[in-house]
Formats: sequence, structure tokens, C-alpha cells
Amino acid sequence: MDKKMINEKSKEEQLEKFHEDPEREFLTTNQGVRVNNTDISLKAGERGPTLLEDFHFREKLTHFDHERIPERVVHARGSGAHGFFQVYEPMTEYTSAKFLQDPNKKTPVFVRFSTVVGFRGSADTVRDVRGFAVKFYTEDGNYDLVGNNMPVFFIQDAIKFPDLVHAIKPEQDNQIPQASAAHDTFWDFVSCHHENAHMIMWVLSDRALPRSYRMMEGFGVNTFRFVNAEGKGRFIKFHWKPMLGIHSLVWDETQKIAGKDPDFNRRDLWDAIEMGAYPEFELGVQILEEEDEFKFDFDILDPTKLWPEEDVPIKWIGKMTLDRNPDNFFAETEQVAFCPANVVPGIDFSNDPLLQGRLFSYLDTQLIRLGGPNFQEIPVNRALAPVANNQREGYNRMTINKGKTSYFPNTVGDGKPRPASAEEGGYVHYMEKVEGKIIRSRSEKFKDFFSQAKLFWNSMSQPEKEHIIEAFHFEIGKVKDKKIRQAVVDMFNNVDGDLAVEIAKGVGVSAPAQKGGSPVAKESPNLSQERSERNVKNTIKTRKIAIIVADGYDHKDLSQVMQALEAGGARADIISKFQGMLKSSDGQEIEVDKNYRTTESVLYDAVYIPGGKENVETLKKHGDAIHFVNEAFRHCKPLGATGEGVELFKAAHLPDIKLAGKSSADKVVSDKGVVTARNEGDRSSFNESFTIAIAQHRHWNREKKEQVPA
Ligand code: HDD
Repeated sequence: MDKKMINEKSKEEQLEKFHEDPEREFLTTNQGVRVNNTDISLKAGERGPTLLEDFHFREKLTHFDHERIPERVVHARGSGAHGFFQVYEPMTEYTSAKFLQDPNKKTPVFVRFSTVVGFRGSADTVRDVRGFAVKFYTEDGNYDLVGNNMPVFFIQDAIKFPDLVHAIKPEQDNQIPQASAAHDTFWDFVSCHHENAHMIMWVLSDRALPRSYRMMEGFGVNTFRFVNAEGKGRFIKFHWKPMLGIHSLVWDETQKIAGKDPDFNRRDLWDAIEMGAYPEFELGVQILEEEDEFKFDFDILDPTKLWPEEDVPIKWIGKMTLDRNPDNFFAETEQVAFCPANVVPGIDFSNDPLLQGRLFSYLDTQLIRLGGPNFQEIPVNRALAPVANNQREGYNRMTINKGKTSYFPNTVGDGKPRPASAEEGGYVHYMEKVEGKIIRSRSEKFKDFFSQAKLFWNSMSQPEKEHIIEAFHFEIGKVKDKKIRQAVVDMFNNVDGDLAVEIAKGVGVSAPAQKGGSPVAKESPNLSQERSERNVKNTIKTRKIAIIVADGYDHKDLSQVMQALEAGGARADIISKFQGMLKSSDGQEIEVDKNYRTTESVLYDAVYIPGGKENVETLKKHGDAIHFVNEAFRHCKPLGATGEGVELFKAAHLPDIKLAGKSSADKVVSDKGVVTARNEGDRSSFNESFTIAIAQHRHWNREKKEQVPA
């Protein structure tokens, strides 16, 4: 393909050539022979043995027997999407990367979001880091930005990666537990490696429980380089900012979702794209001049450290839009192969020791996972830039290389293909000066394990701190070996003494003999989801609202709230005891989307109960309806009720919540995310208050949430 012709449709057009025609009428063998019967194998007599000459039977079974490939050793479970990226302004001053120059250019991308620890079939909503890998199909070749939703990593050196992964995966004797860090071997590893401290704070925070892949930040984690056309290099860190804000689930909820809908995040991404609510993320970079490399009290090559935004601001340079679901999960999402070593001119590496190891590991793992060295010919992995070299043969080679030569230099093939000069777009590695003795060591600043863990802790809001303590109680509470539990408490005493005391309280070991803690007093508010200026709280777009209804509901009530929700871009489901049609008090009908058996409050962002006397009298007798309200309340979700619907909240005994009374004095009452209105004239202000409450996402100020029976 001509380099200049790449646009947002180019990848789709390239993939089109590999599509099977779904309109095809007849079933055939792999040789294209029409099959006459695919249900009964060929036998010697009606009750006789199957014949070897049944080539269709043999082919069908053989293919099936070989359908599985090894799953990724980490990040096995994921979901992909196609889209495009557009830069806001030319980045020429910093980088020569062509896809970062022209604001009119739309570069196709493929993104795969993932969990890390769980196997391919595990649940989406486990406590874990999320992968955020982006393949840009640029005119200079493929560029892969293989990041996570947390800006730091567990370990400082790639040589420890196998140990980390062995420790966190299910234990080797019994393969327990699935997709969870809450077990002895992981916490044993953590307490033996204090460099984990900062990352553990992130993993035990709400960041590990994203409400949606569309509502989480992304980070390149490692330090990279931008290099401009003059060869000047600068250190950079990459960031992705979700345009819908950064929102999380709560731990109790995630565990229930894992049973009720293990595909929760996968479904959410798929549905949003199908509905046309395309996920969008802004790309940002922190840029650091080389002369500032040693200005900080941490080493900028250390992947367990972030660059505080207060010291190095983020420049937002472009936007990615995901607008197309894959056609085939296996062909695209499963076979896509990312590698941090896939860079284009203008982007280079740093000596970050974790990154250096990553540069090796991805290609290596793909050789085994995708069955040999030709996986870049798999359609989703193919570059849009022309590919020409002397690599030949190997399993599953697709390209038919013409001509006589497969070597360089040559005269037979007119000397082609030949290396390109820098001016011709040849990749020239950054000419960094490197000097040193061969040594197994890291710089002194790598040894400060606790300062940034403390910075993170200081930056959290009070509810976020409580969530972290609860997460420690769960994770460490599951550790059987008391000495490991004690070692974790002692380790986090280096971060914050009060935190260590709080952890100890919940897990049956002693508080540290002497309260310790890092002296760092600084805060960085954007590290907190709640306090971050990037935590958008002014939209209800794509939020899911449960409307619980029975016969005799108030139709006017229900439809005006539904209209307001839909106008804001939210989606509502009508939920009742049975599927089918419900009749309103004035004889109108509405269809039920889900019954109490097929859904649960944990699958929604908010709950609404419309008026109607008969409706509410029936709902009061439905334990499931009361449970819906109580559970949503416990998970701090917005709740709304109008007219007699308010009575259901009364019946649910929401502790210490003020509800609208019948007098005109309290027309619309909004208390800790519970919004109620009794009288008909108050509906439009109800809609406004309910919308604000939903946009808030969660209402953490419900101190007594533990007192509800859910
Ligand atoms: Fe990794 C997959 C992200 C450290 C070795 N990694 C993988 C994926 C993501 C990351 C998002 C899934 C890509 C996909 O969707 O296919 N990994 C990271 C980040 C790291 C990191 C942000 C820290 C900065 N990884 C890391 C290290 C090593 C690896 C230190 C080994 C030395 N990662 C792998 C791997 C995987 C992988 C084994 C498994 C499947 C694959 O590569 O293709 O090679």
C-alpha cells in the first residue's frame, strides 16, 4: 500500500480481503468440495464401524482437535476494538513520528484491553491491573504502545518477571485461586521484595476495579524517548485519558458481577461500540529534557516510580476513537501480537531495565503462542506500510516472495531491497552515549521503595483510603501463613504507620512495635480518582439505569424519567418479576426487558422506582425489589423514586436518608445520592437532580451503608 494513502479506513480495507463470504450457500471441505452430509459419518453398514475414507469426517475432527492455541502467559483474557487516532497539532519539535504530525490524518489502531492474572475464560471484574495495548498502523510501520491502567509496575528489572508471575498465578500444587492475588505465594513474594510497595498501593486501590474499559486511564509505564528530525532526544512517559472520566466498581459488587456476568467489561465495550457511543481517549505525554534527567529524587529509569504531574506536566497531544468491533474474536483479538519493541522513527527506548527485558520477551512469547516466525502475516498484525526483506519460509508462510534473491547485498536482484538512509525513513537508533562496567546492580535511587507509595497514600480521598484498607483486609486475610501476614504489615509500616495499624487490625496479627512511615508529606491530587480533575462527573452518557416496575405503575411518571435519562445518553432497562407486558394504572403497556432472575442491581449504575399505588404495593411484597434497592444503596449508587415509588425506599429502611414527604415543603429531596419527589409538579427538577446524582457515579458519603441487609 502507498504510504501516503493511509487513512482511518485503510486497515478495514486490508482486512476485508481476508473475509470469508458469509453469504456462501453451500458447505464445503477445506478443498472446496461441496459436502453432501455433515451429520452422519460414513459407515460399513447401518450399525457398522466408521470408514477411514470419510475425508469430510476426518478433516472436520482433525481441525477441531487442533483449534486451541496457547493463551498469553499473562493478559490471557482481553477484549479488542478497532479505531483511529488523530494528533491535535504537529509534534515536529519533539518527534519525527509521521502519525504525530498532521492533525488531518487519521491513523488506524487496534486496541486490546485485558486483565493480567486470570486465564482466558476468567471473569472480567477481578481485582487486577488492566492491560491497555494499542497498535497504530502508521505509514512508517506498526507502532505498539503496550501499557497498563496503572502508571508503575511491581518490579524494577525484567529478570524478576517470571518470579512475579509464578507467585501471583494460582499456586502450583492445586491451581488455586483463579484470577486473584489473594493467596500466600503472592504476598510472600511481595513481602520479600519491597520494591513492590508502590504498585501494591495502586493494585489495592479502586483503580484495580474499573467500571468500564472506557472509563479507565492508560499509561505507557516505562520511560521512552521522542527523537526529532534533528536527532534531539527527550525522555517521555505516555498517558491515556478516558473522555468519560475515571470510574470504578466496589469490591463486593465486583465479586458478585464475576458470578452474574463474568463478561461485564467485555460486554460493556462491545455494546457501547454497537450503540455508536464510541469510546474516546486523549493521548498525553510528559516530556523531559535530557539535561533534567538527574533533577529528581527518584531515577527516571525506575518503572516503580511515576513522574509527578506537578513536576512534569502532561501535554495532551491527540485523541483515539474506538468505532468498530472486531468481526472475529479469535482472528483479531486473540491473534493480535503486541510488542514494545515495535517502534517507528521518532520514538525510541530508554535504559529502563524493565523495558529492556520487555523488548525481548514479547516477540519470544509470540513465537510459541502463534506458532512460528510468520505471525506478522496474520491479517490483524499486518502493517499497512509496505513490508520487504529477505526473511523466508517458516511455518505458515503466506507471502509468495517472487524473484531469485533472498540475501543482501545482491546484484541479481538489482541490489533490492536495500537499507534506507535516515532521510529515506530508515530507523536510526538514538545515539546515546553509554559507558560503564559490566555489573549486576542498579543506581542508588532505585532503592527508595516507599516515598512514592506514601505520595499515593497522601493523595487519596478518605473513602479511597478506606477502600485500600478493606482491600488489604481481604487480600491479606486470605493468606494462611501468619508470618507472611505479619511481614506485609511490617512492610507497609515503612509507607505509613497508621495504615499498617489499620491493616493489622483486620488480619489477626500485631501492629508494628513502633509506628513507622515515610516522611513524604506531598500530595498529587490527580493520582486519586475521586480528586482528579480528569474524573469527569458531568455526564450520564452510557450509564445503565434499572427501573423496577410492576402492574399499575404510573405511566406518565415512568415515561418522563425515561425520556430524561435517554436524552442524557443513559440506557434504561425495565425490570419486573416476569418478562412480558406490564399494564399501567391508566391502561398503557410497557415491555419488561429483564426479570429478577436474569439481572441484578450490581449490573446497573443507578435504580429508579416510578409511582403508582398498585405498582408499589406489589413491589413491597417482592423481596427481590427490596434487595435491588438495598444492594444499590450499599454500593453507593444513585437511587431515584417518584410519587408512591418513594414508599419502596421507606420499606427498604435506608438508614438515615431523608425522603420527600407529601407536603410542598420538601418537593424534591436529594440526600446522599437518594433523590425523591412526591408531587407531580416537581418532576422536571427531579429529573435534573437525579441526573446530577447519576453523573456523580457513586455517593461515598453514605456512612451507614454497612447497616443495610444486602
Ligand atoms: Fe507485559 C503481555 C503490559 C511488563 C512480558 N504486557 C502484555 C500485555 C500488556 C502488557 C498490555 C497484553 C498485550 C495484549 O493485549 O496482547 N507488561 C505490560 C506493562 C508492563 C509489562 C505495561 C510494565 C511496564 N511484560 C512485562 C515484563 C515482561 C512482560 C517485564 C517480561 C520480561 N507481557 C509479557 C509477555 C506478554 C505480555 C509474556 C504475554 C503475551 C504477550 O506478551 O504477547 O511477553
